[in-house]
Amino acid sequence: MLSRAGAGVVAAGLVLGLGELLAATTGPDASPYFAVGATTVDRAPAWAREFAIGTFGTADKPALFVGMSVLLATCAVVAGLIERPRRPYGGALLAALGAVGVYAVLNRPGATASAAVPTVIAVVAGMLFLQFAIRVLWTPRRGGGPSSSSGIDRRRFLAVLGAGAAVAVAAGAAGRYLGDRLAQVLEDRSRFRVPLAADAAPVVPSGSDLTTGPRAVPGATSFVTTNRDFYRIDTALQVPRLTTADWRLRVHGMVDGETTLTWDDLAGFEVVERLVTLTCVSNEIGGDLAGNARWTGYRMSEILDRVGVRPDADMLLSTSVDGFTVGTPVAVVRDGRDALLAVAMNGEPLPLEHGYPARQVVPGLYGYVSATKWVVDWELTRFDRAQAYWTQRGWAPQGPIRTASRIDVPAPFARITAGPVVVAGTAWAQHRGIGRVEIRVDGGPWQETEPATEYSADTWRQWRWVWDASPGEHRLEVRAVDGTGAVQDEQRRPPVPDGATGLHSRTVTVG
Ligand SMILES: Nc1nc2c(c(=O)[nH]1)N[C@H]1C(S)=C(S)[C@@H](COP(=O)(O)O)O[C@H]1N2
Ligand SMILES: [Mo]
Repeated sequence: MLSRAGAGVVAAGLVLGLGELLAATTGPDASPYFAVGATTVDRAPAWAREFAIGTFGTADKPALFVGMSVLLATCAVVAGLIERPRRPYGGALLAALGAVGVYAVLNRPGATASAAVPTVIAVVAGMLFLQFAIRVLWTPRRGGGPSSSSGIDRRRFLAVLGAGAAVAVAAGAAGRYLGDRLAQVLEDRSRFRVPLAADAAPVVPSGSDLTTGPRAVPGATSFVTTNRDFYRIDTALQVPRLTTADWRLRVHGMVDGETTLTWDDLAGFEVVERLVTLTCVSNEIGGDLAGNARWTGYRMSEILDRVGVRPDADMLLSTSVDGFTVGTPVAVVRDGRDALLAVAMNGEPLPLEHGYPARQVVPGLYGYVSATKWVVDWELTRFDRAQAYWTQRGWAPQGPIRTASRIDVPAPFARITAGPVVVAGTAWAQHRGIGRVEIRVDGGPWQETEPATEYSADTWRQWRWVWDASPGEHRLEVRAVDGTGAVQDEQRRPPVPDGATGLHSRTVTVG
């Protein structure tokens, strides 16, 4: 009796604990326990609410949770008692409770379907645990012989129960901690006001964007990438959760005077806004690990000037709050380009995954040597003394972005009819700019495409070309020439150690 009740309680505990932990990764409103509580409060009839307040006063919410817990514990005991090997009646009861949780979670303001995932996974885990524990309880002790066949393997059962309880408690505690933290950061972010730029980004001329205007090309890449569509690359298993109040930037090493900036100190620097295209060194030829956004922030060089960098320091070693490191040449940061300590992306505070509350953006360098997200520490040092995260793992210490071009239209495997066909794509060579883009068909002569209006040397540039397509299979290849006149490297090389080279091609069938 008691054993089965215990199995039920631990199974329910697992549902709650795992529910909290998984919810902490999705959003504060995905916790089944708290969603049920909140929904009860919202939906309670007036008399019940008055009764609760009249009886418990300001303790009405704790009272609600105590009430819920008692109800849940009762259900858990019952679930344990009715569970049978191969007949998971108790599991069905857990599933029914889970359905209530899913209902509550999905009815929280702004909830999406994904909010149900933590509850569903947690309930399934609880059901599996309950079935497993009950089977252990039902299995006669191994090697016990006929005389002890009524005995069960109590030790094994208690070990299973203990392990389940430990996981439940640990998951619940971790979930509560992370969930609180996430709620705080989201609250901090919702209060964040993007600073007004004293030096604003020029508006994007319609001629720079192939997705708008009368000459729009269906399927082309948008000139500005939305925060939602922006690629994300980092080593963080769990997105760091840092509030502006907790944020500090410690600047130390080969400087005249070590300084630690707080969030409020940033107000002492000029606010700059720029469009910059970021690219990942891991991007394969034709890949989409590149995005263009409008960044608002402060000039990294202005911060360095304030601190005073010693002349022999050639590396800015930046570290994120979760310990990731990046080595950026000091000379690049200070050569006049718009290297930013960015706090906003496309007019919004940085999304958590993109570095809230502050990250670096350096035009012309791959992300792994420039774009530290959740940055909290700057050490001025030297390339012959320090190595950053990816350099320790075989990637080059220096990572200027290589000239690249990509065909976006027609899409792979698109059906094309003979006659004029619009071919379009994008090309980038950040900080050198794109001079022209050329295309060739079936290895023929290179032909010049029509480039979109250049926005700046630090952003990608789109291009289009009208092809008089004849029936059959054809191979289109693209190459770019950068602003200095250098032609894109055509030799095929993998991304390691300093960026892929080679031409993007697309084979199409014209019907
Ligand atoms: N803290 C931290 N910052 C980081 C990374 C990381 O792993 N951790 N990855 C870098 C790499 S390799 C790239 S390409 C860019 C990607 O930035 P995004 O995710 O905002 O597109 O972030 C850079 N900044
Ligand atoms: Mo990257």
